[in-house]
Parts: sequence; structure tokens; C-alpha cells
Amino acid sequence: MLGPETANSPNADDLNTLYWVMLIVAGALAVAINVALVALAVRFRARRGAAPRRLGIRRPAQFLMGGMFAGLAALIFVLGVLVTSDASEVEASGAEGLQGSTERTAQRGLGLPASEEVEPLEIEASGQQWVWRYEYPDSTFSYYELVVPVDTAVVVKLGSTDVVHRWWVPGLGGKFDAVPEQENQTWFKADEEGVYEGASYQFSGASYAAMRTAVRVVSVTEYEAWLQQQADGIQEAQSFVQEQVAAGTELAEPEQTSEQPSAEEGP
Ligand SMILES: [Cu+2]
Repeated sequence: MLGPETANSPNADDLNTLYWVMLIVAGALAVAINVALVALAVRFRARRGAAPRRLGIRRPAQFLMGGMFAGLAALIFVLGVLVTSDASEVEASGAEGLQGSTERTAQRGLGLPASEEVEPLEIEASGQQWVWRYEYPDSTFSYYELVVPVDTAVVVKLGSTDVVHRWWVPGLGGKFDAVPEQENQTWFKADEEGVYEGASYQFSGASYAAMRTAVRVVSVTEYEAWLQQQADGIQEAQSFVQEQVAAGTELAEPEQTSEQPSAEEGP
């Protein structure tokens, strides 16, 4: 693949724009410099019976060229600052997104005042060796896969329980560090449903390569159904454990003792 992954979020789009601008400018410069080099070599080359001509450079030509390169560098720098600061601005959710549709808010009797800013969906992403844990506003959580609604501004609050991890889903934005005891955040607004694969990019211990993630973007109704299902599943698992604990420890103990000898077997 020549270019970066297709951008499906405004900030990823900004980064891709920069990528292409840089690539084209750098490519054009490389071509121009090499063409000039060959042209000059041909023009001033030594001929049979004649000494090579000495090329005298006039000062203004040096200033002109130097000025041009400096101007170009300054232009790229300013463009980089503008585009990256634009990429960090969290956009508002769209009409298809969570809380975006007035029809849906009316349906659920939420009646948001028109003037009120719609808050983005906030997700707590916690890196730990070696898996990502996502916590949703209602305290429901998931591991590895983050499920979010389409066309919705999602702010990802990054944290870590152990070492520095890096969150990166190329289709949805840039790379961001999750540092223990520090807050960092990024955001995205997926414009299309689908699964966006994340990548491991920062060494965080032996199994860091397996510390992948995925963002599954679904419709708002699917998201709500999933969230409910996930919450029910967690609730079920928790009450199961509580029942086991309440039923007494006799259940767990014999199992443990029977398991122990097998662990000591082997060379
Ligand atoms: Cu990691």
C-alpha cells in the first residue's frame, strides 16, 4: 500500500492530507534537485580537448535559492501546525450519531435544549500488559474491542495501569500515549460503520505485539443494544461469582487440592 490507511474520521483525514502534501513536496524537490544536477553536469561537463568550465555563482542566485528553500520550509511548518491543531479539535456529533438525531431525543423524552452543546461520548481506555480495557459512561466495560456508534464524537481518555502503552487505530487518527498516572486524550468521529483494526506501535513488554485493539463502529440502535447486552452479561457474571462466594468456600477448596499435584508433574 502506497499511502496511509483510508481515513474514516476528520482528524485522520487531516493527518492523511499532511501525509500527501509532504510526500508530494518532498518528491517534487527530489526530482527537481536531481534534474538540475544532471542538467548542470551535462552543460558544464569536460569535453574532449577542452578543460571543464568553472562555474561562477553570483551571490543573488545563492540568496534566491536559499530564500526559496527557507520559504518552503516555513510554509510546511505553518501548515503542519495549523493542520495538527485542527486535528485535535473535537468536532460535534453528526445527525446519525448518538444524541445527534432530534427524533431520537424526542422519542426518549430527553428534550435537549437546542442551544446546549451535545457532549461527546467519553470512553476511558486503560492500557495494561497486554490488553486494552474500555469503560463506557455507564461503567460497562469491554476488553480488546471498543464498540461505538457511527457519526458520534468519541473522546478517548487514555490511561495505563503499568507501563507506557500507545493507542493507535490508523483509520481513525494518530498515535497517542497512555502513560501511568497521567491523563492524555484523543478523539475520533467515525463516518462509516465497520471494524477498524488497531496496531501495536510502542514496546510495552514481552507480549506487546499481541496487544492489539479494534474499534467496531455500529449504528446508534446497535450500540445501545450492545451496551445493554454487555451490561447484562457483566451483571450475570458478577452475580454468579457472588452466589459462588455466598455458597461457601467448600466448593472451591477440594478443586484446588486436586489440581495441585498435576502442576508439580513433569520434568
Ligand atoms: Cu502496550
